Amino acid sequence: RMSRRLIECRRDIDRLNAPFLAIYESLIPAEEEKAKQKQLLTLLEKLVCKEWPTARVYLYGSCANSFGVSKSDIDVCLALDDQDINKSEMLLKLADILQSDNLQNVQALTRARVPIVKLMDPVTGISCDICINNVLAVVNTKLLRDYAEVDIRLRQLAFLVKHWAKCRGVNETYQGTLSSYAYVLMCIHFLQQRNPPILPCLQGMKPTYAVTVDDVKCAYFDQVDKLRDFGSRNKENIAHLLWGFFNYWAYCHDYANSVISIRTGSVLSKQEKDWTRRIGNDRHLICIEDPFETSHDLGRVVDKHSIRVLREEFERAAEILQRDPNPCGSLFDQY
Ligand code: 3AT
Ligand code: MG
Repeated sequence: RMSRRLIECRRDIDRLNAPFLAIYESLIPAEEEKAKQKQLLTLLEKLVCKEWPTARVYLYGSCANSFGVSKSDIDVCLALDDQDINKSEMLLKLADILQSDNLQNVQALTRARVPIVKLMDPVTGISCDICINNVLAVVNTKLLRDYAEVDIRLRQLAFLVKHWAKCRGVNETYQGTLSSYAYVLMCIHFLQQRNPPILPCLQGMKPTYAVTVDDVKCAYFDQVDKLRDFGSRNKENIAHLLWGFFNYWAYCHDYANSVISIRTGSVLSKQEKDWTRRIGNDRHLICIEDPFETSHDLGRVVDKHSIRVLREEFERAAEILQRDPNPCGSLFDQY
């Protein structure tokens, strides 16, 4: 493999900026869609509070972290103070309630890693997953949203990367490729590493926000309106950054030894994380540290086969951005 080789960016890369920006714009959900999501959330709040008056309902995931493209499902978390609830029983009860209110395709998946109820609202046409007490996901949603406020290029890059991953079939955790959440962390890491940096390391700054969830301390600087100029010394545009992103994951990342960590704003070694060998199903073939659950590697779903698929896709994308006369088309070809 040609690792760590220095590659010069194509001369006409800036010409690609407008077309990539146009694709980004086309992926942004319309206000009308946001309003429908709100409407569904309000309905769910009403139904839940009738049965569990002290419950709170939160949006998390891409509908709340600002990385949601149009027509996404929404992710809802039901938070209850009572720690001793039986989640399965509660999800089954919830499924009953939703079914009686004419919501469609209601299914309780009580044995999934994160147990959920799935449903489709026929009024708004929106699908939704509801989980219980997954508060860390609500907090990591806020972290991602706060990063997106610092520099618009994060949202642009992440939209294009997520779109690429969906088109190329590498956004399927059950097939050993990466989650949308993992791709956004990869984008944040990449923008933290630019020179000059485009994003700061919020968890490395004086905390202005702190919560403890499931014994995990989550603290970081969240007054992002004070950081609006942070990346302004870096003038790279989105075409350049997209090329750089794929180039990084195709040729520059050290898969054998490195762990990316947005928590520290740096690259850690697998050695220091003790992620050097396979334990159970965790193979650590591409290592992405969760910003809060630091023992959690978002790359753990990746296996011997899917790591090859992923790396070939990174190389394909890098080559297209390097040479293809019409990269905006080929990059997003359905696989
Ligand atoms: P899509 O637009 O739906 O593809 P998303 O950001 O909503 O992107 P997911 O639906 O995969 O991503 O996940 C929903 C949220 O759940 C995102 C993140 O807050 C949380 N989450 C997902 N996977 C993990 C994980 N492995 N560890 C911790 N939190 C996770
Ligand atoms: Mg989602």
